[in-house]
Amino acid sequence: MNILILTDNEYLYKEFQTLISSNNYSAYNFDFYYSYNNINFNVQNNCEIKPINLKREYIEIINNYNLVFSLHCKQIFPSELVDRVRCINIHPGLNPYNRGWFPQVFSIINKLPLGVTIHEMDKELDHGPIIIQKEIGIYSWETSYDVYQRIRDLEIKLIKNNLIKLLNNDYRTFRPGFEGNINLKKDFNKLCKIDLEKKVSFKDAIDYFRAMTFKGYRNSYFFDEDGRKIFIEIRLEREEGEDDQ
Ligand code: 0FX
Repeated sequence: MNILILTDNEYLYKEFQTLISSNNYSAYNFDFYYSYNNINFNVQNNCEIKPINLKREYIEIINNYNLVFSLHCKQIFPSELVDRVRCINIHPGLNPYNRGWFPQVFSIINKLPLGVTIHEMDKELDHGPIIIQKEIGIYSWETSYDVYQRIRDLEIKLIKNNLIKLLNNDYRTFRPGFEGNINLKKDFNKLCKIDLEKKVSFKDAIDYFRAMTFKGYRNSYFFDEDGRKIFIEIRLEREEGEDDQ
């Protein structure tokens, strides 16, 4: 059985490589690709991962693979590909809430549920029959970065616990009863610029800043009176108490 893994996420790529290096998966052939336009993907010399342009090369995929996994692949899958080959998406959100980009950012802001969804793909974004889904709560002291670490751990756990079933098409699916909402990269970019005149409650302001705080990225900003661009992030610290551990 030939399986294609498409990923633009180095962490998930490495975790998946480690997982399939065990004997349980010796009967399966896995090939790895990342998006041709992902200039940030850090390919080590000894890595067996190559760039691919899905729009141009999807016919070869249809001809050569029995199953495709998207582990955070940033390209849109052509509809012919999802119609002709079983394609499974690992999504860091709880479909159909906040489908699309950076679900935890939007869930902190719009207070919609969050989790991880593994689903068969159709031609719409983060849509299609759900195979496995788990919700996680968001604590009041967490930033986007904190929540994302827990989402990523959950993604890896769900893949580990279910990979054989996913490979063998040994599962049942269900469809959510509504379409939900979608956020795109441009929606996130729009969020980054702070309107200094906007009136909001402290609760919404704190939620906004923690949603935009992610180690390694400068997200929210405003322009001061001299036109200088000023970036903001927030630090939340929970008082230590009896319910720790
Ligand atoms: O790989 P990934 O975690 O996932 C993203 C989408 O959120 C996901 O829904 C889609 N299926 C997948 C293909 O792409 O994205 P990332 O590694 O670019 O970003 C991870 C987190 O980092 C993100 O949730 C929020 C944070 N981040 C990222 C960027 C690029 C920021 O806070 N600011 C940024 O500018």
